Amino acid sequence: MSRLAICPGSFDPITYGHLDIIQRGAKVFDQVIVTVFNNQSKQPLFSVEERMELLKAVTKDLENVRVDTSSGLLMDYAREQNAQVILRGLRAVSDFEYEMQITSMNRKLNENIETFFMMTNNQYSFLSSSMVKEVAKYHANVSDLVPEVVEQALKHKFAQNK
Ligand code: COD
Repeated sequence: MSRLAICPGSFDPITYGHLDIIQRGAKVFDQVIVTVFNNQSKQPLFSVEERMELLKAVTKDLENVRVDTSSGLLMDYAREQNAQVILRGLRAVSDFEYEMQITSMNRKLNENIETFFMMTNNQYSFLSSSMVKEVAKYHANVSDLVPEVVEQALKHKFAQNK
C-alpha cells in the first residue's frame, strides 16, 4: 500500500526549517503533498499563489513531493486525497500545546488519519516564518534561513520600505 502524507501549513514563506521536514518526510513516505492553507488567525505577507510558487521552486527536485492548496478543513482535504498521515514539524516545547490541540481536534474529525511529528533539525529549532519576515523587513541578511528564491521574494516585498 502506497503511503501518502499531507504536510499542511501556512508557509508564509517557506523556510529551511519547513524544507528540512519536507525532505525528510519524502524519504519516509511514498508521496508527500505540501498543502498551503490560509490560517485565518494570521495576516499573510504572501498570497496563496506566491507561497505555492515558492514551494514549487524549492521542492522541484523532490520527485514524490507535490504542492497544492485548500481552503477547507484539513481532515476533509486529507480524506479527499486518500492520505493516511498528516506530517508536522516540532521545534520546541512552545509548539507542543498548539500541536496537541490541533491534533486532538483533527482526531475527533477523523480517527483513521494519524498525525506524525518530526523533530526539527537542531540548526533550525529557532526558525519561524514570522521571525524571517521580521528580520527581512529591516533588510537584514536571511540567506542562512531561507532558500535564495525566497530571499529574493522577501527583498522584492520589502523593497518599497527602503
Ligand atoms: N523546524 C521544523 N518544523 C517547522 C519549523 C522549523 N524551524 N518551522 C515550522 N515548522 C513546522 C510547523 O511546526 C508545522 O508543522 C509546519 O512546519 C508548517 O508550519 P506553518 O507555521 O507554516 O503552519 P501553521 O502552523 O500555520 O499551519 C496551520 C494549519 C494550516 C495546519 C491549520 O491552520 C489548519 O489545519 N488549517 C485548516 C483548517 C482546519 O482544518 N482547522 C482545524 C484544525 S484545528
